[in-house]
Amino acid sequence: MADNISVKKIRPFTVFVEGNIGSGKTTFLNHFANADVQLLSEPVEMWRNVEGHNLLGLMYENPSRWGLTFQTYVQLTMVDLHTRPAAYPVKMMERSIYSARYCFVENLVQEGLMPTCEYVVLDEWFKWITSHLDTGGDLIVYLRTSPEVVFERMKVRARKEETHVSLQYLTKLHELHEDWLFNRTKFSCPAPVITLDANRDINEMEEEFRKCEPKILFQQQ
Ligand code: DGT
Repeated sequence: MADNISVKKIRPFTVFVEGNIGSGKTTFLNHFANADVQLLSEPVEMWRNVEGHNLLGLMYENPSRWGLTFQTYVQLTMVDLHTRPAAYPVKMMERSIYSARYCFVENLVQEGLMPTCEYVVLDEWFKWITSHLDTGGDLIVYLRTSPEVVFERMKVRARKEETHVSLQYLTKLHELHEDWLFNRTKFSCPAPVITLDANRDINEMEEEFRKCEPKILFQQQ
């Protein structure tokens, strides 16, 4: 009878994998594919096809027209990932509602691509969501790169929507990640941060990834 009183929702140990576009977040997640970890990739495919609309493409084509639409949808898909139950004791997410807000939305505003009234509405939603729902994390893995390195990787990857993404844009996003996660001069960090040098090539990165395993799989300090 007391069952539903004693049932307490306990969040799994939750890791956010953060870093610039092309910093290797997907590769980091894949490293844990055979471990007892619930892996939640960023829903880029959903952003590319919302009932036939490519919101990611629209945002890149005309950010001042579609920025709010895109960020609203990103925020919704992030809430879905944050609140999704995990079948494993560890849950690992590619990005979070926090990087969407502190890096991407912030960039749109600072570049004059989003009017203050739109920003305020998004921010009100962000504050409501993060104070009423469990969007918390226990660890952030920051894949730290230089903008030049990710610019080269992005060109090789050649994602259609990113054709016109400039080094300047990646530099701006880099600075916003740095302010948030490395210098900690702006915005609070929702969890302790481990920083990895993600400029190194993929074989060397595997070694870096292995060093994180005890912290992630066994929550060792
Ligand atoms: P990876 O595995 O580190 O190479 O990661 P990516 O580049 O596949 O994933 P990510 O999250 O850095 O970016 C995927 C695309 O979506 C990229 O063009 C940037 C864009 N994007 C992701 N989140 C946001 C957001 O909140 N706002 C805006 N404007 N763009 C975003």
